[in-house]
Amino acid sequence: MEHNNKDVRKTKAAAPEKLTGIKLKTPSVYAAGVTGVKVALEHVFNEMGAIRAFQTLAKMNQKGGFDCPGCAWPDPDDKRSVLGEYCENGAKALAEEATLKRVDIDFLKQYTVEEISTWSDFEIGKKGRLVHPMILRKGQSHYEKITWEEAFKTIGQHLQRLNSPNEAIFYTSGRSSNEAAFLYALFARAYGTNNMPDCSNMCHESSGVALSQTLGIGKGSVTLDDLHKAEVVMVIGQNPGTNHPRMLSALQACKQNGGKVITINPLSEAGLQRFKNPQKIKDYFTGGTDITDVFLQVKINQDIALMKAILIKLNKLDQTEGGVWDYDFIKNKTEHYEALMRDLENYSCETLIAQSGVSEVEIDKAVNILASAKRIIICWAMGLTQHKNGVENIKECVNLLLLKGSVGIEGGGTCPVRGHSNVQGDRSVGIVSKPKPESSKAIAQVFGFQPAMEKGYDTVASIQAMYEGKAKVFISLGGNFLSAASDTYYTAQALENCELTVSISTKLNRTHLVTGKTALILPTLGRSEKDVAQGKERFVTVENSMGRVHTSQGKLPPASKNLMSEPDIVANIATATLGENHVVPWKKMSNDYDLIREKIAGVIQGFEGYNEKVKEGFYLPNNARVGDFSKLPNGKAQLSICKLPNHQLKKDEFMLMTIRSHDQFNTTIYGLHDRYRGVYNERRVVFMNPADMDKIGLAKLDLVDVSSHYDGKMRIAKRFHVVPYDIPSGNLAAYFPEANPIVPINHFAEGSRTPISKSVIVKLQRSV
Ligand SMILES: Nc1nc2c(c(=O)[nH]1)N[C@H]1C(S)=C(S)[C@@H](COP(=O)(O)OP(=O)(O)OC[C@H]3O[C@@H](n4cnc5c(=O)[nH]c(N)nc54)[C@H](O)[C@@H]3O)O[C@H]1N2
Ligand SMILES: Nc1nc2c(c(=O)[nH]1)N[C@H]1C(S)=C(S)[C@@H](COP(=O)(O)OP(=O)(O)OC[C@H]3O[C@@H](n4cnc5c(=O)[nH]c(N)nc54)[C@H](O)[C@@H]3O)O[C@H]1N2
Ligand code: SF4
Ligand SMILES: [Mo]
Repeated sequence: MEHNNKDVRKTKAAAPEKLTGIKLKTPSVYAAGVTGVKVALEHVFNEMGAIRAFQTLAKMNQKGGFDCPGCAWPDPDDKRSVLGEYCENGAKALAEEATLKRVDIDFLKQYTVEEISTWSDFEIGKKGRLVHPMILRKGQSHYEKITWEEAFKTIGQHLQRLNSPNEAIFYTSGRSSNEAAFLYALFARAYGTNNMPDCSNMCHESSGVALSQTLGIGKGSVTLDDLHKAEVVMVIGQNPGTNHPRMLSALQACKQNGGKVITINPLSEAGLQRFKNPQKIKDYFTGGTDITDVFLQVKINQDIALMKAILIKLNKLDQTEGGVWDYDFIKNKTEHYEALMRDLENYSCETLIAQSGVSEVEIDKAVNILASAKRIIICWAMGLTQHKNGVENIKECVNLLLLKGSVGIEGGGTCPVRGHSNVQGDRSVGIVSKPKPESSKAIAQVFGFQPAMEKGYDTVASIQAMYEGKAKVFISLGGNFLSAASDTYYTAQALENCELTVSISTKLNRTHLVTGKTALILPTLGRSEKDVAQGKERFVTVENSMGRVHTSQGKLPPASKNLMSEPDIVANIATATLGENHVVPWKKMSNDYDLIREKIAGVIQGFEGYNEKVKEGFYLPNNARVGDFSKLPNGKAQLSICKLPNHQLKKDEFMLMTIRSHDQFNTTIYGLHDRYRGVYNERRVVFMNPADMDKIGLAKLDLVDVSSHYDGKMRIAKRFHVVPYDIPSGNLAAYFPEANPIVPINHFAEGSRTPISKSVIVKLQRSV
């Protein structure tokens, strides 16, 4: 049965607009503590049983064990806590993957795709693990079980049939191992395309672009140890208490060593106020550690205004009292200092401060701390990257670090905090839509074929290409493309225009429900599961947010005998498409991960001796970490002149950011509570300043529709409860992915093309 009714398609594509019974409590001022431990354990016990849970958690993030499937925060290089190296959200991530529930043949027979799509993302995720390959045949209402052979044959036939390899798209989400990602990218390039969008395009792409241009490497420069030694850590546009919980332990260590923390955020997030370390018995009895020394409550996307005010004030102090800037460093290691200083003269400090929305008294406190400090680290995440000026946000932060001489020293530098546990590794081993000539040359040498050279589609371009019918086959290695991407209904149409959509997944998600004419789901092993071939248990390798590569070996029996590892799936797709006699020994490589790693070592710089070095773990080379800028223009780090954002909001418009609750991992919804923000049992909420609510006559829990108006098109998401909250006037916040239908496809960061998920101009109207 095919559905052409527009409204039906609408509910199918986005989370349904049904409400779940909201309760509000006072937001929390501290993170973790006893409640954190309790909630974490409830999740794992419910999903995987108590004994199994304890045995498995004991192996997570430990040497010889498996890497947490949550975020990319690093583990200590040597000493690991006996109380466990994981947090509440790591435990939830494990529970989600190691659940005992299953999506099997009975489930497939019971529900139509249409029916499943009326459930919330929370309900869909809770159905359990995918256990066999399945197909949604053209025009059918149910998925059916099929064999792996038929699945691979179907993919091979579709790919062979395309007019050009550039009609296929190969998406990657950041949970795949280095081995899977390398093989997948190699396959795309052997097949003939660089259409390799990945979740990074929606995430830290702005960081990669800004850091490559200014410091010569698209990754951060610090290690965990540096954070412990920093005099000042600035946490800007990031909510570590929820999204990188163990970062709070590092901030706690920094504070205990005498360091200071400056936080810049429109919201006063719980973990950044106070932290009770669940790994420290003492913290159970004391109040924990106050994390933030100075909180600058900036308006959404006014970080450049704020940073410029800070730079101007620091410069003034340098001129009057001296000793603020590091002139040796500026002279020897950077360029464009004079131009930057001249540009700053164009701004009035008062106007910048007013624009930022922050009080001058608080800014002065931050300036005083920064003035005398040398070892400064700036940490950031999506609050900086997902804006039109995302790249410049980061460049302005780099300006401060360079003027202070804080890059390339112990205890100082850049720290973009990555999202998915191996998103950085996937990029390192070749998931890029703009390949570098040296990697193409190396592939040609090592494998004996000429890889595709032409620039491919990133995420936004992929969606547009599918929408316009220029791309017809969409394959995703993990992720939930539909719900993660912007402009949900447009993206839905794009996927529906395809001939074939394929998801290599662990769990059911909305991308499986809004598909091409034919759709396949290929179930794969999770991180925590044993990966056995020819009787031998295998390990994979991953890279954390700080550039350290290490092993990960699953410990649990797989959710089903019918699962295949990601490298095996990729090798089979490659063989079905390119033939058994292709010049790349696909199956031989997927049989023996050592062989994949040997090839990675041959192709990618920094991985020499991979198989040997990875046993202990190793850091990839990082020029910024050692203060080497020789590859940049004139051999110097680049100071940048950044423009102020220019938002002209009309009287009835607000600036909205889409954020994560404490109970989700991206599009995977663990539960309906956002404990730290005091919101229970509901995700359809919009956080609003109480004075703004008064102004337009809205009361607590009123229901509103949120709409955006870009390029002459209205986009709307309906039925959100208004929640009064401590957020700057004129600003709003709602959760991702419920709010994604209003993020316009064609608006993204200049230079990185990351969608503007954190600064969408919207209007509110009462729901009818
Ligand atoms: N538990 C859990 N962990 C996760 C994830 C998850 O969903 N759940 N996702 C993972 C992924 S892929 C990623 S990328 C990271 C995301 O980690 P974060 O970037 O911390 O996640 P967001 O919720 O998007 O929050 C961004 C923060 O930026 C602030 N912010 C928004 N706009 C602005 C702005 O204009 N200026 C400033 N200064 N701040 C702003 C918000 O108030 C919020 O505190 O987390 C990773 N870890
Ligand atoms: N409005 C708005 N949109 C956003 C964001 C935002 O802040 N606001 N954030 C953006 C960011 S930072 C990111 S990173 C993207 C995330 O985009 P994605 O990475 O595409 O989305 P996830 O929700 O992380 O993917 C979850 C799915 O991955 C699959 N999966 C889980 N583990 C595995 C595994 O080990 N192997 C395989 N093969 N599959 C697995 C499961 O089927 C699960 O349903 O979303 C982006 N979208
Ligand atoms: S901080 Fe991130 S990687 Fe570490 S245990 Fe928590 S979720 Fe997992
Ligand atoms: Mo991300």
